[in-house]
Amino acid sequence: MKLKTIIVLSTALCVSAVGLSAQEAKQMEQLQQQLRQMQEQFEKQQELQRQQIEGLRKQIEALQKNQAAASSEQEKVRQMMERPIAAAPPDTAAGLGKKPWRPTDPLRVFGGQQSYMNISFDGLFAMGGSTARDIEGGTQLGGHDPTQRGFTLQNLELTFDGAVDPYFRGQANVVLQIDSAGETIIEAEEAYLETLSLPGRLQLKAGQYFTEFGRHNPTHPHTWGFVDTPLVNGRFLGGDGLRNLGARASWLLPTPFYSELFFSVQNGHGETAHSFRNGHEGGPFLGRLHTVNRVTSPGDFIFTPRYAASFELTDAQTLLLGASAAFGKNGSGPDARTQLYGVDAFWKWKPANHSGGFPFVSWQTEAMLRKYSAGAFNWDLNADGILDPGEQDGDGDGVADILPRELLTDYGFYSQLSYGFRPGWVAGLRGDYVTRSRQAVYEALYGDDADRLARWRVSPNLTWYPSEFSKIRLQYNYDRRDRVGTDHSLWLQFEFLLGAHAAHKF
Ligand SMILES: [Ca+2]
Ligand SMILES: [Ca+2]
Repeated sequence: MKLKTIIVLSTALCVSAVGLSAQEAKQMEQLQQQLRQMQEQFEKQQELQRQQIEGLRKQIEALQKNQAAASSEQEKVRQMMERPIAAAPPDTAAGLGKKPWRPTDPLRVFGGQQSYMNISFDGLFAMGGSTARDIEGGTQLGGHDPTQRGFTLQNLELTFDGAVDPYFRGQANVVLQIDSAGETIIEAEEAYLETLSLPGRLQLKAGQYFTEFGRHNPTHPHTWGFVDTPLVNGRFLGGDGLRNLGARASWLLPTPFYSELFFSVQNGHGETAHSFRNGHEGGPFLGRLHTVNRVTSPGDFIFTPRYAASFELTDAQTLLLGASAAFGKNGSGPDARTQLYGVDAFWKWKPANHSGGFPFVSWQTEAMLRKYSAGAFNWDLNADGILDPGEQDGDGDGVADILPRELLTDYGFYSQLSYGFRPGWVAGLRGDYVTRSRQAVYEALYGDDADRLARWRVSPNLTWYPSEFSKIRLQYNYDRRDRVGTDHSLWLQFEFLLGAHAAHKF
């Protein structure tokens, strides 16, 4: 429109340029000035619009570039997820990379061409209550058991595992907990590597790991058939199970059935060596205070042999049998030693026409015997011959007691039955029993020790697995302790899993 005005004015000036009066000349000058102004204005606006157009064009270009980069990045990730792991060890990674990734597959991080890492996360919670006044360490012996009325965080477990290279696989389980005081605890539960290709049917494992003693000890809480740890495990192997830094060799025997020998050597001190060189936080254990040094000689290690074998009884029935022992020093005296023995059995029926593992019936049982050679102990802690506060005088003669060396024998078992009666539904029943062989000298002085007294427990439960990545379990414990009485506990457990490492198998 402005351009049109300029053209009209210019034409008018040209046509009337002949025979002008003075007034007309002045008018023409004004019109010429007006024309110049409008021309300038027009050029300015043209320049402004050109700049605006150029700006918009640049913005569009930048957006197009970003979009291209994003889709190429997506393509790269997709290709990485689908890339076959050509050189990875056959039994850990074979075929894993050949199918496109699905949400139920492990979260997998690749490192270079040959290795990968699975990441998974498990959240295990409980809520409920008990008539017991001493739930933590009283009715419940496990470090990952429900420990209080209301809610308990049993564990948040982060698992990393994968093929390191063609020779090793590695696994780490990092566990977080919130204790009954509300404090967050972090535990380096396991971190070890295992060989993949040793000759002679041998395998080595080294690092921090659960000792292969029996069936329950080397497992993580989310795989358990019950809310809590069996009493024999809690009493003899400790609330957090028997585990430590060490190395283990295993040999697959050349028998027609599965048959394997294990031998483990681990550090024998610390709270995860409960019946061995454990200081018990400075408090008395089995009547005595325990002193513990670091490893000074190979005699300070825990040695754990184990033998396991399995038999296919029929197409639908499998039986596994095992025997374990653990030998090491304990902290009650300079040469005080502990011997632990265990036998275990697992039987499972699963028909050939099962659907996703259901129906099934499984039975698992373990029995353990502990021989604890407790050292002689003088309760005159400062050796001044006078009874001081903190020193024990059980017989009331005014003199700190001197306990003799004595062998404390304890034993127990648990037995549990699980029946997967319809897909996703499992009914369980467990019986626990644990006791001492006879009253010890220190118990005659100070009273029967709750760590040795007979007790038994019966636990029925019902579990619903909406999928292999979640579960909801209701369990009742009937708990009968000598000298304490009967307690009833009811726990509701719930769990979720992210990543496939920990997925439940039926
Ligand atoms: Ca004294
Ligand atoms: Ca005394």
